[in-house]
Amino acid sequence: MIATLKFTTLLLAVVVCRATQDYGYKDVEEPTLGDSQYGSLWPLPQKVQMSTVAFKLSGVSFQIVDAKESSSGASCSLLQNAYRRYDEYIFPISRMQGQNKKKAFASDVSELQVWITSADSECDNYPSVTSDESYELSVDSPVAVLKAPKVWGALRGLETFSQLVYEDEYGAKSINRTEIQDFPRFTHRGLLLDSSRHFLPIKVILANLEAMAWNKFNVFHWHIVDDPSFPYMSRTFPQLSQQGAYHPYTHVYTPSDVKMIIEFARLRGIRVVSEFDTPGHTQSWGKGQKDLLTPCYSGASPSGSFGPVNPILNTTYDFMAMFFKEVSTVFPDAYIHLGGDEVDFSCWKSNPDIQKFMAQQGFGTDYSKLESFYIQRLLDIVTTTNKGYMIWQEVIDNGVKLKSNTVVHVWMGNKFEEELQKVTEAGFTTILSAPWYLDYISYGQDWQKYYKVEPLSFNGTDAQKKLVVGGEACLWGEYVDATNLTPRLWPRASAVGERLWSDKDVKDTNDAYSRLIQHRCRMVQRGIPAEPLFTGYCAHEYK
Ligand code: CP6
Repeated sequence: MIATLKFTTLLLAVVVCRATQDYGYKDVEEPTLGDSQYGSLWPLPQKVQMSTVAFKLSGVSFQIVDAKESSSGASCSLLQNAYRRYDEYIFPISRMQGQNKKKAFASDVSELQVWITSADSECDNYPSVTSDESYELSVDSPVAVLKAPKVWGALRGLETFSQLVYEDEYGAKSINRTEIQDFPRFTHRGLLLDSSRHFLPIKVILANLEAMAWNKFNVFHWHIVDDPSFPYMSRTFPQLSQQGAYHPYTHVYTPSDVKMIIEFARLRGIRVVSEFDTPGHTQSWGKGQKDLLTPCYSGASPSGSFGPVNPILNTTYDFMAMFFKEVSTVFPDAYIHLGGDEVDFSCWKSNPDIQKFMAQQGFGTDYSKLESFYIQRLLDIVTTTNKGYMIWQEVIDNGVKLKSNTVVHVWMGNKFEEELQKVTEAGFTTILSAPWYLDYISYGQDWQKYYKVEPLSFNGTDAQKKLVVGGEACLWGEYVDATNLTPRLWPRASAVGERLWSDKDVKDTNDAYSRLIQHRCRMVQRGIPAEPLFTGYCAHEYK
């Protein structure tokens, strides 16, 4: 198959890639490469009207400015910061500092005016579950206008605007007359990174937050600690990272590191939801907190190894109360992810004190009742911090009573549809991860598999479908560290990004392929080593 790319001048996007002959192994069908009428837009906005009329964007005169009518001005550092960022993306070859802007030609787009229409721009807020990310973009000469009720929509619209800019055959920046109305299909569009299996340096996390914003993701699910290491530096319990991190100084996130990550994310409209997973996945907690974990027995005596958090001691709950009180102040998001997945009962079973407690409580030999007992108490503790919580799906399977605003995270099973049906039938808000485990890799174009997932394809009422608020791509860290995280994630996560942002009818894989190869080249050009989808090259790669 020879796929050729037609060079239509007007729709030529920022970066042009060409696919060549395919001698390849056919695991997943290769899409045919043509030009998308939507250029390199990714994820595709809800409504796009693009004309063939092209304008120039002059590197010396073009600027992004506050519209006169905007409720947000020079004092909104979130927006000013974003203008600078997008100015650099659009004109990557450094523009001379302090130079007066020259007068633009009549056919130019000389300005992008950003107009926040609602009285409260939310400039200094943290993004939240209810943040309005909608925007309208009108590209015309002499000015383009980006209207959004809140700064969150303006951030999304700036990204879209930057994706409309392309180079003509002489390398001049151009943009077509375009009208866009856009808003997300799902409110929760997350990415899970795991900083316990391997420590992830701050700059890797920041780079990926940046890439998330390019893909319109809005939740960083920070699976910060787990069995292998405890890199979170707690003010209340400093020994947790002193003993539990891979290294007590270099492989930890200090309070100021955490602050920086949260602010960097906020400036990009991204929530940071931290996960402190218990009672399982807690081996590293045990190193710095004596008596927190259950001693396992071998016959009549302790074996020296430890199991999940010990659910029968009052000291456990005292610790959790203090720990989550701290966490609730360090992380401003309204939600904390409490984990609750994959609890191994064998250690609990081996321990005579636990056996006695089970009998006293009338739990019989049903250890899921003990797990529920623990989770129930933990949830009551976290509720007193005024946070909502997210939990992995096992928790509801065990009959724990959950607050109505609990978000259930579905991760298990090949048949995620049945799980969604069950969880939403029980009336819970749900997010989906089961089909989006990016740590699984295989030969071929697996992005298509992620792309083709339809989160609302399960049997259920309209009310049930409304409870599915989004999903998360997960990159568990067993085989991932700073050396390979970024290319493993991008552009595969981009497929999930479009599924969660764009309309449900946006599912043409050929069109997606054409836009995604260009989007991927754009990510590479902006400094993220995103892996290729297939054979081909990026126009800028040798420059
Ligand atoms: N770590 C934690 C993991 C996983 C989970 N929780 C996991 C389980 C199975 C697969 C991939 C990841 N590594 N804490 C489950 C949510 Cl296939």
